[in-house]
Amino acid sequence: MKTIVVTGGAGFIGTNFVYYLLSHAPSCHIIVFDKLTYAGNKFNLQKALRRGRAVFVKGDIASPSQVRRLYLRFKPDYVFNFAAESHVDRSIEGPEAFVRTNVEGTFQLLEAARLHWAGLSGRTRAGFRFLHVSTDEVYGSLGPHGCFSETTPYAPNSPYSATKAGADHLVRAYHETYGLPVVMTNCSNNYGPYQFPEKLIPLMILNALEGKPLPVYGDGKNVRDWLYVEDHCDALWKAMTQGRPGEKYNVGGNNEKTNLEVVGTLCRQLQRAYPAKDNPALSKKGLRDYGNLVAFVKDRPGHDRRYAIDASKIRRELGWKPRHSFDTGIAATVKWYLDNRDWCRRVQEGNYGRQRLGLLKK
Ligand code: NAD
Ligand code: TDX
Repeated sequence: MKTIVVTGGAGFIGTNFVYYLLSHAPSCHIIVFDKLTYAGNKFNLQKALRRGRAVFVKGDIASPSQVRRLYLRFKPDYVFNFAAESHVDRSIEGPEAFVRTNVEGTFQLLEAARLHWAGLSGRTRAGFRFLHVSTDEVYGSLGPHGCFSETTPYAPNSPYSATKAGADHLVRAYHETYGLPVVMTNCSNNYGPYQFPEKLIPLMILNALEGKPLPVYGDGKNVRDWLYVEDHCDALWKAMTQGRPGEKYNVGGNNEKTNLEVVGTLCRQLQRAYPAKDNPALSKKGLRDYGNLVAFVKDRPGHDRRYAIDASKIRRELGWKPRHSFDTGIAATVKWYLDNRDWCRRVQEGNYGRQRLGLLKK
């Protein structure tokens, strides 16, 4: 029975990953370690915690004493590092928290992992792994052609991606210098249940339902490669259990869409599930289509134009492939947000009002 630490397990991907583990690795012992920032919610994990299937520890990955205690107390076989400040717009407004959590936090986790691993022996030592969850944004921005591969040079453009890149370099160095058995994944944009409504897809769904403008940055032609979160979880589990220590794997859905295409798809799905004419928030304004809410707004500073992932390495070496198409994934996501309006209210309450973030103040 493996003991698995999931840092950042109360956030979007971490929560989905905990539920993935419950169904795909039912005998493991799960420890969620999370600071519970605005983006993390313990109640996401209620079903797992109530059934005694996971233990929750509130803590900060950037605190050396808390991280050390975590390893001493639970003696993990696997560590998945999801914990991060993850929103590009917030990194423009306040980069410091990003440096602290993403760079210093990853460093503290690696340092404690090194001490923990040094004290192990035999099969436990051979089986220990540290998986760092990273992003395609470390590679910078693409022109109209080509994809990011694992050997693409790093060229981060936002404080968020720069701090993720810094963390990735530390992870690599801990393998090269100390031999720590690390695996790294760089994934494209995720979407699905439990995503905090500051990110494009949930923000657009909730604004549309409330008859608010759908703020499209710049010309709306920036391209992202969208992956349903469960497919990312599957890639992470494969990378941890079958990946080679010291290797990195790119993960992506082969689903390139402009932001305008994404917003258009969401509006059509909403129209089917809850026609605008039946939604008082729109009908009282005389609007019969969610698409009427689209509003072009000032661009994000340093806005990366295009991301696209070449995921052939993880497909070839680990036999991973996404199971959800964009259409089925988006339909499931829209349904989840329609069915979970209470969750949406609860995570935003007193915390966030879907205001524009990340514009430079003169
Ligand atoms: P999220 O913002 O939804 O969740 C982050 C979680 O980390 C929250 O629960 C938060 O409370 C916790 N956290 C933040 N600072 C912490 C700290 N100092 N100590 C402990 N916990 C802390 O993020 P997400 O979208 O779930 O992303 C998870 C990881 O995946 C991140 O590392 C992110 O860079 C990476 N990633 C995300 C995407 C995406 O599209 N969302 C794509 C590729 C990679
Ligand atoms: O209101 C909006 N309007 C808009 O046009 C928002 C919030 C976003 N956008 C655009 C900006 C991007 O081109 O939509 C695109 C997606 O934006 P985000 O949801 O903020 O995601 P992105 O910046 O692409 O980063 C995401 O994917 C990679 C995650 O937030 C990162 O954590 C992950 O590493």
